[in-house]
Amino acid sequence: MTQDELKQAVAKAAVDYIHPMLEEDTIIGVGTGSTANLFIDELAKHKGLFDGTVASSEASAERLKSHGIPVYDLNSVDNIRVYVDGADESNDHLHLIKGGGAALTREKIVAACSEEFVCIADESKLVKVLGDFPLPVEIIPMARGHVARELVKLGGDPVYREGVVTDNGNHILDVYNLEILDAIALEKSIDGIVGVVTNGLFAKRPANVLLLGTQSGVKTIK
Ligand code: ABF
Repeated sequence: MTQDELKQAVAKAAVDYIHPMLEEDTIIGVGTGSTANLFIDELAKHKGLFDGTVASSEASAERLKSHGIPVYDLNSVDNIRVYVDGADESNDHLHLIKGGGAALTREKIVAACSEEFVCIADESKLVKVLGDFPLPVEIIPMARGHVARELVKLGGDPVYREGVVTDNGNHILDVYNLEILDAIALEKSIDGIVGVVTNGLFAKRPANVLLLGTQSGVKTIK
């Protein structure tokens, strides 16, 4: 199977996984990226069975609306039953690196508000040690130099993502050459740098379930 076919398989598996949760008042959190897009397209086949969604990006909101699926503002919903999103890397603890698509802040907020976080990914995303994928950090633009210097002190090599402005009007530094052995500690340390909005480590609040597309089928890792 190609990588796209593996992503398609996990998108379908995610809809099967959440299907028992779909009731008339169910709100689903929906992530961002190519795997999440395939999930949106699968979810659309069941759009009458649940209330609506909260999206982690403007792009996903547009795709959901194009299918006729309601998209709510996060502040207007009480509870998100489940959040489904992709990742750039996951380790065995379901600690993730996210943010390759620059939507990390809204993704982390929606994840924090959700009862359950289902991560969907093809097998290339599962790693022993996080950090081969450069860690995205969303920053307040005027703090770029300060945050970059602090990230160097933590052992990384930050690179400004040219030309990218997040949905929140901020910038991204991608941090290379981190070997992330304690993801929770590093997530906290980077959060503590003044000028950082969010970092792409999802370890304090990891995924609850990883649906991993492999050549031998979709594996459920908890
Ligand atoms: C988002 O999409 C991210 O946080 C991650 O950066 C990315 C994964 O993209 P894809 O599914 O296209 O590989 O969920």
